[in-house]
Amino acid sequence: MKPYEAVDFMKLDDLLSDEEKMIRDSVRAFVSREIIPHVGGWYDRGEFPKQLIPGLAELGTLGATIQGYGCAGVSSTAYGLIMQELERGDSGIRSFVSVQGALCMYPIHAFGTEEQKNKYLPKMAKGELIGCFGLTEPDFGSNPAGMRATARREGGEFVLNGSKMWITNGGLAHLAIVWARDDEGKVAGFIVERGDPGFSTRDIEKKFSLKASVTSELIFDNCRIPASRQLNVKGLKGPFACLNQARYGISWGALGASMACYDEAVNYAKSRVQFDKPIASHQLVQAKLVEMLTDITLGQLLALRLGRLKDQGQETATMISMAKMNNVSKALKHARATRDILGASGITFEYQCGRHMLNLESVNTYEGTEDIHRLVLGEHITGIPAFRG
Ligand code: TGC
Ligand code: FAD
Repeated sequence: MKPYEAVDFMKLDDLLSDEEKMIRDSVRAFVSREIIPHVGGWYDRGEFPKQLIPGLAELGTLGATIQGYGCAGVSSTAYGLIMQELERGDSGIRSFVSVQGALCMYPIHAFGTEEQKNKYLPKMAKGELIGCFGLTEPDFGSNPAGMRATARREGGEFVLNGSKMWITNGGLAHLAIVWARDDEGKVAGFIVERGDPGFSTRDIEKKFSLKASVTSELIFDNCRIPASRQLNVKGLKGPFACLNQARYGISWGALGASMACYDEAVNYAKSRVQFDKPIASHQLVQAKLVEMLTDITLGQLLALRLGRLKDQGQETATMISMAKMNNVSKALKHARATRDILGASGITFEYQCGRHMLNLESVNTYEGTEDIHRLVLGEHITGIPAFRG
């Protein structure tokens, strides 16, 4: 197979610092060496490759933008490039890193006490403790404001009841960031540890998407935790602040999947002969490749600009919504187009596009569906929130 060539039509490399390029290239090499040769098998068997965790930690990918506590403290753009490279390998591996960093380490860093930060963050950066993030419930996905999970205060403890659904890393996790209603009915955040009485997890098997990732239900049945495990934030802005971090990373991650598919589509189209010439010489096939290249280039420009704004603290949630919505829905389209260009070969594990296509169906749904982000942007334009009718 030809070595991977990352497409950079608008010379974005010129806009990256040497450090950002070095970080990207070391993650790229890790993905080529440790992930690409094996990921088809993990996916086929429905297996998350836990053996990758020490290597991912060594590369500084866990909680990468956090300063101190054993974290790498890299720029938002470098973090985005890490996500891009990991998702070139598989969305499930990028999901693992996103959840650990953006959805678990970030809230501990942003809303935790010094004691909580010192207890969890250094071990999470080393991959010795794994986290998950419980916001979605069986009856409340796009609308987490309806959540029913409760956290009742009893003396020096909180008693949690309810369940969280579709939770990435749930069955692997040593700790869960859980969002539940307190005695005043306000959404509050808690750190629940595996082994806390009344806390259990159940893995969701038989998925056709994100098969190299663990997805679970979290169950709280009079689960008792010390009051000191509460996070210092109230209201939905707590979990939504975490989602901003993760959605930003996903907007870069999706580019990695797109770039992998584009590379595969171009190589295949140039070598596959039908009607006595390579299929790349047919105009209809060229049109598909041109659309992919154009979308990828626009997505790269969007992600890079957003990364630079984020480093200056000037990004907004609506900008992040646009990047997540656009880059993921385009990546899904590119994976489907590549699958089409590869004909029957596109349905086998010998090629990546089928796996990316099935993974991206989930990525388009989680962290706010494509249409929820469309409505976020619709509200931004018109001032009218259309979610509730
Ligand atoms: P709304 O009334 O608009 O806002 C409630 C409060 O939150 C604030 N807020 C935000 N703050 C920070 N960032 C954002 N993006 C924010 N959006 C809203 C807002 O200012 C307000 O604050 P305050 O102080 O006034 O109380 O909330 P709403 O209930 O109307 O919700 C609107 C909507 C639909 C956009 C929201 O519910 C939404 O985003 N829904 C999608 C749910 C979602 O994305 N779930 C993701 C679950 S986690 C996951 O999928 C992980 S996958 C991980 C992986 O494997 O990679
Ligand atoms: P629903 O909210 O029921 O939406 C179904 C359809 O209705 C969608 O097309 C949606 O766009 C549409 N819809 C809903 N409301 C509107 C509206 N107002 N207007 C127009 N259309 C609307 N959650 C976590 O908390 N933590 C995790 O780690 C996590 N990991 C996940 C991993 C995977 C593999 C998956 C698939 C999901 C994960 N999720 C996680 C859950 C994810 O965030 C939700 O699936 C997502 O928010 C959508 O919720 P839902 O599936 O209940 O769909």
